[in-house]
Amino acid sequence: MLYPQTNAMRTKISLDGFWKFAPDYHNTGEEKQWYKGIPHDREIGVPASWNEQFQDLMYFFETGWYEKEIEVPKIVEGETIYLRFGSVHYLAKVWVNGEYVGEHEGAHLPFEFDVTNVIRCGQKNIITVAVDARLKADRLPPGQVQHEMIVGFKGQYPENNYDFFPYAGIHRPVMLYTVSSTHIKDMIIQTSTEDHKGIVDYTIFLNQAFNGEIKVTLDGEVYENIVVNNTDTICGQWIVSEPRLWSMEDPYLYTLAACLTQEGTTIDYYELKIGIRTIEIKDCKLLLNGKEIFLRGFGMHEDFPVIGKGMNHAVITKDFNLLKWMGANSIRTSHYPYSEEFLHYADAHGILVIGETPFVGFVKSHYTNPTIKEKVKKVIQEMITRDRNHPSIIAWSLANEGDTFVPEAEPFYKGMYDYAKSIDDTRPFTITNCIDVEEDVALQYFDFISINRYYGWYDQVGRLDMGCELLDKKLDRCYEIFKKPIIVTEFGADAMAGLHMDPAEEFSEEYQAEMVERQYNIIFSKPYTIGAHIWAFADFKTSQTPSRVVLNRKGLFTRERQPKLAAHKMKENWSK
Ligand code: BDP
Repeated sequence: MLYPQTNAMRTKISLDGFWKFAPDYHNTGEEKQWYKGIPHDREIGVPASWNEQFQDLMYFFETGWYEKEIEVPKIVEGETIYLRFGSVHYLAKVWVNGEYVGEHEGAHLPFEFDVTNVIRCGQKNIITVAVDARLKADRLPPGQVQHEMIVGFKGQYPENNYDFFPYAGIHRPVMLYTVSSTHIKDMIIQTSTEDHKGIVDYTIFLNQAFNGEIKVTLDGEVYENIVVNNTDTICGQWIVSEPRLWSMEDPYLYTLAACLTQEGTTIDYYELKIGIRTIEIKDCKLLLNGKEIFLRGFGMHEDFPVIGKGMNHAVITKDFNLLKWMGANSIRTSHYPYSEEFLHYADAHGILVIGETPFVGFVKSHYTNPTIKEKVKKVIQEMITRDRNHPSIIAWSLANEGDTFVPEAEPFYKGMYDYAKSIDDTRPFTITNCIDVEEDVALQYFDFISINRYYGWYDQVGRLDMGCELLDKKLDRCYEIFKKPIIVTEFGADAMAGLHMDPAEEFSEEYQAEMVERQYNIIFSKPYTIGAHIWAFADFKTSQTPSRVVLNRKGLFTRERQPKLAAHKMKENWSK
């Protein structure tokens, strides 16, 4: 799916800003035909979660109705018009001028509707969105799963089976964009290298068959100018003789542009930023452009005061600034696909990304549930088709800490791996494990091993020496079992900013600093490890539970992005 852009042939109109809002406490708004006009009692900011914008919405997890009036310029009349949402948490139903245009389930990926026939150009239009945010066991990630809750999450409020706050609302940009009736619908770019040459394989999909000329250029240089007859797909290969390979040090992005013309008239134009690079696992090493790399960085969250999980350019900028300041080179989009804007930034600034699905907190009953299996496929398909052209995405994580010790997990995760690999065979896949690897029935099917370990925190409480010793041993055992490269995708400790203790104890800045540095060094010292991601980048909000002081405090930065002692320590470590 292409990210909308404004150029000579395309217009995009932002619908971000203040929307009317009505909480639908009993989920009966549709019966009451609120799509003909919502009984709003306030205005609310978009994009952002609704929860922190009003006190009475903090724990509101029913349906929230949004409405926006927009005058669509007359000049776009005759164009095809799409209404696009970057992401809505969780299930969105959309009406334009009272007419139903469609719905989308799933909280972290974009969707769009062709609204050409319902939008009135040169007039005012009403866009209405019902956002159903109920926490349910068959939603991704899952709300309360009766009887099977992971121990630490039992009884937490709100009831979800994972460790982050289930923020709700219109989380990412909303826009109308126009294209001509025949237009470029999607592109797939795959890059490789051979004898110091860069190879760019591209496929361009049009929305319908086209007669005319398609011109493809790379950094302005014409590659192909082909006359097509009744064609909706073109493929080609570009050999770049002295490629500037995309890397962390030089994240160079080429501009691949496609232009459709008919009898000398331009019909559509689209520019895509691409990076030429290779990624592979070979002899237990992770290679970027053939060179060994070690992933040092973090698991993160999209989470910030007031906006919750809303996309915000300044927060993204700040986070990348801090990643660079620390000397981190990579992150995992724990525990769901992040915004497109985030990935554009990663491409442009050379931060490597493990893209993760929202499959967190899966238990036995999920593995045998046909509805879940279908939803899982849909999300994988949507995530990979959205993100496959990003050079920054070097690997996929298909799940976080599911119950992978039950026999039902084996066919489930194997099926997931095969399905995902059939869509993208250019990147390695993993799932992250938190149980004893000897009992894990799913990890064996993946290309590399990801483990989350809290030795010296949840286990060996307050005893770092013991925790470190165990980490060392368990890592070796893990390699012995799988003989595949390992990344520790989570390790860390909560620290309350400002709490200092000597000797270091749990929750002090000293304990966290000592733990992450010692454990990082152990992980880094192993010949079979390909990375160490500290949990977490910044403190983040969770459901209420006695083990969290409002936030999960494992951040090396506070929720407001101020460094704790561990951030300074690791900055020093990573600059060596
Ligand atoms: C891991 C989870 C992560 C939690 C973390 C923790 O993957 O979502 O936030 O533990 O307990 O198990 O801090």
